[in-house]
Amino acid sequence: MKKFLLCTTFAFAVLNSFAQNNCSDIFISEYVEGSGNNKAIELYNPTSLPILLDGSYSMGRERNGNALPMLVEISGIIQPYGVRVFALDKRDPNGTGLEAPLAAELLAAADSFLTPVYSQSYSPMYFDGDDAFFLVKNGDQILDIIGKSGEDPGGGWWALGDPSTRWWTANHTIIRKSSVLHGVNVNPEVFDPSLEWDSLPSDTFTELGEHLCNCAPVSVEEQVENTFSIFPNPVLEGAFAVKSSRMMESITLYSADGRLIEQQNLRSVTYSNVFFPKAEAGVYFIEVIYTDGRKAVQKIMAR
Ligand SMILES: [Ca+2]
Ligand SMILES: [Ca+2]
Ligand SMILES: [Ca+2]
Repeated sequence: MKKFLLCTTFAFAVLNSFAQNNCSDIFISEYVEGSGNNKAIELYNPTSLPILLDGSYSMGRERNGNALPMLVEISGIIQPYGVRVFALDKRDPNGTGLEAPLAAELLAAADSFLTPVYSQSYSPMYFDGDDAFFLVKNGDQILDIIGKSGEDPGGGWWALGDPSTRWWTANHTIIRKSSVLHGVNVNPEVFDPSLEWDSLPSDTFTELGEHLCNCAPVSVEEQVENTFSIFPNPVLEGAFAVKSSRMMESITLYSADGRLIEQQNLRSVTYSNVFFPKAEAGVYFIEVIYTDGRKAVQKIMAR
């Protein structure tokens, strides 16, 4: 644990670095610093469980390299391998100049709006490219940093050695690479945005609302809502029927500890009878694979 911010003032945080395991906590999956007030942060949950933000998570910028992060508490739930989009709160359709509303597409993509009123000493969401941005847990634990705390790069940070790509963090949308499995929790010696981010043009909002990450098991995308029903359930005398709204290719029965009990290959049917007369009483899992390759699983009881 290393403390690197020593100033304590009301509204400013003293932040600490902790080691982070892969796919263990929320990180920033997208950063939008566009024209006008078009500013947004997308957070990603790389775990298999929902995460409640309320009371534990906050985020915000430091101003022009002053190493004094201003944090705003955030709320909501992020589903497993899902995201939540937080935008600067400028929604007045009649607003002009510094109060101009966000682009309609960004308004539509945002789940939450933050910090409607600007003040220089407290303006967590008013990043404009040269402000390091922090995601923080429990008030002081750094989960992620964009940029380098204590540095004002002048305009924005850019890919090292390539001045023609200047200002990745200003007037761009940047997206975390799918190979990134946790946030940056130690202030970097040098911030090179090209190492963990892909860059898109200013006012790109089309990528908000989802994130591709290698933390997500492939099967998550294959899983579909439970689109089949079993009856009777509990199963009586080792016989039951499976009915589906989709064409089924196979039905597989597993024991509660994962042993394959019975498999039936089907021919694009929506209804099938299954028999397993030797079944002992207990819990089993039925996996249905559909003709489009997707699958669904349900639990059944045998008596
Ligand atoms: Ca700034
Ligand atoms: Ca801008
Ligand atoms: Ca995204």
